[in-house]
Amino acid sequence: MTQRISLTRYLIEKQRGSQGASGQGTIPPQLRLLLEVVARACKSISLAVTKGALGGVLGAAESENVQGEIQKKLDIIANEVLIEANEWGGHLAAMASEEMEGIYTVPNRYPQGEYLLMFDPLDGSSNIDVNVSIGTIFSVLLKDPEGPTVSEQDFLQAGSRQVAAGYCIYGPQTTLVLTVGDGVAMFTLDREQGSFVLTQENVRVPEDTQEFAVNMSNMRHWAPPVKRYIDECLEGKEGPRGKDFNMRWIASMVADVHRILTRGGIFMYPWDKREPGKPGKLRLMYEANPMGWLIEQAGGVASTGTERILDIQPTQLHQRVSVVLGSKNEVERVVRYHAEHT
Ligand code: AHM
Ligand code: MG
Repeated sequence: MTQRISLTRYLIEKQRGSQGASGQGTIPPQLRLLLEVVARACKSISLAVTKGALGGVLGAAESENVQGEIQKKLDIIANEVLIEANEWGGHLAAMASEEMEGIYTVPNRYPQGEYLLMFDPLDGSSNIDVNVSIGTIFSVLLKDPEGPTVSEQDFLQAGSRQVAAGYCIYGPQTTLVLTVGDGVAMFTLDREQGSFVLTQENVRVPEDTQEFAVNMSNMRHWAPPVKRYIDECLEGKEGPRGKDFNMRWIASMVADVHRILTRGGIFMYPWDKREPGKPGKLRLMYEANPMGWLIEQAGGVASTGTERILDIQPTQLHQRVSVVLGSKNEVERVVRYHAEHT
């Protein structure tokens, strides 16, 4: 029987480096600890999600988050699980979340580490109550070692400076997908053993695809290059693309991105003209950056339509961004249509 590699072993081997005990590791011990803790928190969230109505966790809470969205009970539970799991280990300086307005600094009673953790504790909230896949997205940065105390400013780093990123999807299986900058690996939760087991390494997104993911009900609000791209897909074999396209839209970015990492595709939540001040719906720091890095690490492309997502210098913790990501040749086509339009 082939040996099963647990997430713990995978991370320890990454820490040691490919040369064994004497080699230079790809991740320092504190980052390994952090990722183990995030994975443990995801296991708890997965359990709560699985219980559903039996656990009394469905439905709305009586509160709104910073973006004015009604919080679901599970949004709040997942946020608390991640904070409680991560605050005492000594590996973090602070955390930030879709569900909290400001940053959460590690309390004084615990040692402070050098990492910053950002997360969307439960992405795809509209799917919670209808038993469709949802997930936790996370992104890890390093704090400026010179800064005496940690502030929101420390978080405002471009996505290209992430040191780890990933998501955990709660679907028919619970799967943790991770990058530390040397490819993408997937770990499936073995519920009997209680551990994540490596089930795929060196994940690659096919360069071409015939599948797009976009919320078509927003079509009338899109910019002309996005409209042109989708119109051409819809024309199928008879149109300029000369092939038929299929469409999927799960309304859970984790599930849509997971499908793209698995079999290719293009995902778009582009800029639209509904809310002029907002460049898109999705959040840069804890949705677009980690997903964008995973896609790039798997050979895909992540763009706003006009620039690489990972190059954006953030100015706000909760800033929004236009997102076009997935199979290289399709995303590059959308970027080209934007360039041709200006
Ligand atoms: P959320 O973080 O509040 O759950 O919102 C993000 C989600 C994404 O997962 C998904 O791609 C998108 O919102 C779906 O939006 P829409 O309902 O407009 O199609
Ligand atoms: Mg989200």
